[in-house]
Amino acid sequence: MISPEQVVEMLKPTATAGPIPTVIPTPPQYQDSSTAGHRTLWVVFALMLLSSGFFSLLSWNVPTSKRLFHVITTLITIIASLSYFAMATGQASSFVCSAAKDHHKHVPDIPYTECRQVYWARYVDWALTTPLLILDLCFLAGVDGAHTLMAVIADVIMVLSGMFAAYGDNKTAQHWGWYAIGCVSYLFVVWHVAVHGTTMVRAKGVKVTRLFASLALFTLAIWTTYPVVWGIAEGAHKMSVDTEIMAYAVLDLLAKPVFGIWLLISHRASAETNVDLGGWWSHGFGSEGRIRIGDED
Ligand code: RET
Repeated sequence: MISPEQVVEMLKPTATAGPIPTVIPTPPQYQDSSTAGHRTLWVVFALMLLSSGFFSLLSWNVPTSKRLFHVITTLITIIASLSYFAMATGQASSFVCSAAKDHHKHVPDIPYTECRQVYWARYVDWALTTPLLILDLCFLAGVDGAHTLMAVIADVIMVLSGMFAAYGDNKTAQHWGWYAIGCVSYLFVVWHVAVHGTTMVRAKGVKVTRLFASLALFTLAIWTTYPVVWGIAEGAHKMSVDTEIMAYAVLDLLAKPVFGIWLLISHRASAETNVDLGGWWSHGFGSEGRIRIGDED
């Protein structure tokens, strides 16, 4: 028989019974831009716009036949202004989420989702402007059409690979696989523009050869820093989105306005840098025999 005391004892809460265990999922962690990043985007937008105005002024009074570098260089900064405007106003980015783990020594690793802001406007900008920068260098060195076309295509593949890598799953080959494809494409660009260009430019004399050598070296140093920033920021997520914005801002300003000023001022000072694209560039097709008033050529 069970005594009433025993019943009371049985109904008492035991030491092991506690609150019902709950599983609290770790909320996703967001890596996105803040005020510092937005301000930087606005400043670069303004500088790109100013450079576009300055490059247009430089082409004033230059006959159409000698305006090739002006046109290409101005287009580069105009496209960059549009891309920076989109980013500064909060457009043209999306979040890429991936699985991550918090590592602990004495307790099991805690899984969580990490979402990072990726600005796709950059890739649209680079896909349009890097081929134009390549055209500037190829025209300056007198690189033939075949090598120029190969360089442009390799360059577009490089930029698209970077975009696929940024949007790829970082736990699979999508992320670093595409990055590797982008790096190989970049080597092709360097081969066609820098290596082949250095041979071709010799035919244009010492002045152009020196200018091309310095511009190509400057470009090589800056362009090579892009995949390094990408690897640390979008690749390994070891750099904040604001720092990434600032790093790309410095690189973009060097690669576009500074490169453009250097090229256009040197071009103005030396007639050997002129490029003859034939009649189509200045007069269009089928214009033979037309009398042109006020055209220097
Ligand atoms: C990516 C990632 C994939 C591998 C490589 C890259 C290189 C990018 C470069 C960008 C240059 C941009 C310029 C912009 C001017 O405003 C796409 C980052 C190699 C070289 C010059």
